[in-house]
Amino acid sequence: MREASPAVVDAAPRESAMLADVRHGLAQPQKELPPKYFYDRRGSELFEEITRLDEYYLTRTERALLARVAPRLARTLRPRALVELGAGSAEKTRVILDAMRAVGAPLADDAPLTYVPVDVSAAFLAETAARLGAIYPGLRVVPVVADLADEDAAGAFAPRALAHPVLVAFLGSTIGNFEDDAAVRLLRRVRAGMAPVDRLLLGADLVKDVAVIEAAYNDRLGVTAAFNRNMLHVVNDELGATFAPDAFAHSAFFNAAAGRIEMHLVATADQCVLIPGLGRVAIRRGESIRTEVSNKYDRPRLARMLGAAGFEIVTWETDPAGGYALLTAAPCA
Ligand code: SAH
Ligand code: AVI
Repeated sequence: MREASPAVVDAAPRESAMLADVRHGLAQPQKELPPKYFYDRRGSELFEEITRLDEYYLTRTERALLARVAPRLARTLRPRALVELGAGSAEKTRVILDAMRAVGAPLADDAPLTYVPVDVSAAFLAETAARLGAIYPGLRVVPVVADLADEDAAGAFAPRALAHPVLVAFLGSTIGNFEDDAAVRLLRRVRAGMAPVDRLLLGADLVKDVAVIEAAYNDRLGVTAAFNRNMLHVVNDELGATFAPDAFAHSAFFNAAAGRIEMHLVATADQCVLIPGLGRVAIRRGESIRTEVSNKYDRPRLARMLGAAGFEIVTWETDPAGGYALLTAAPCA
């Protein structure tokens, strides 16, 4: 008789990914926390509110561009599958799905069109998937909970296993929330799973009047401030930490040298924050935690990044003011 293998006892359980991120981020000279931690259910809802703000031009501008670009894309590419990175509520995605339906995309049982929304915000993603499934009967919806920044997670959303052509959509200028080198690595992972016929559809916010950009991240109603502070609620909830979110002021400004908005939470008083598993962290009055960068590009910078990831820009559309770009890119052999 074979001996039963001994149970594996993990004497020193690995710390959670969030604890590791918090440990790393708070040890930096400029304290920082990764923006993916904005997005619990409340954070995803606050982002949806942001998209409806007067000052937040990004969403409505991209929607108008999609209305222009999607019909042609549906007609010429005739995608069999749509993978969407950082799908969120997938509100704008409906413009693409409607365009596919209008050109007779197979939203039927024999060869169903597949939609793969990818997001870290698990509960919100499940609702998005259920809603789209109800709106588009015949659409095969395969939600994937994954961290786009995770170097090992690409397999989870690789287009390889899908029917081609695959359209990979990365909308909302979420690419801007990654540093350029991390964005290139992410695009490279996406590229690795794509066939030559597949296309990337990328939305990217462009450099423009600084006042316009800064207003989008400093809205009068304070929704962006609440979104920013939500990260501390998320960390408190998940790790049992004792951040006092109200003791941090929202700050968002354009860093011209880096070509990006930076969002910070600035301590309004000296604090000693207990983070179980990490200990007590002193945060001095006036000290900030950077919670997000939101890069604002120009075409050469995007072309450089895409080129470094193995893509070539095929089409490039901007709004009349030239403030936002929606581009398609093809994988280079
Ligand atoms: N695409 C939508 C939502 C943009 S908000 C739009 O254009 O309006 C950014 C989305 O990306 C959120 O839904 C958030 O949960 C998700 N997200 C942010 N960082 C992520 C990461 N590292 N991995 C996966 N999803 C992420
Ligand atoms: C999701 N991402 C593109 C948004 C942005 O504009 O960088 C997140 C956001 N941060 C503040 N407002 C919106």
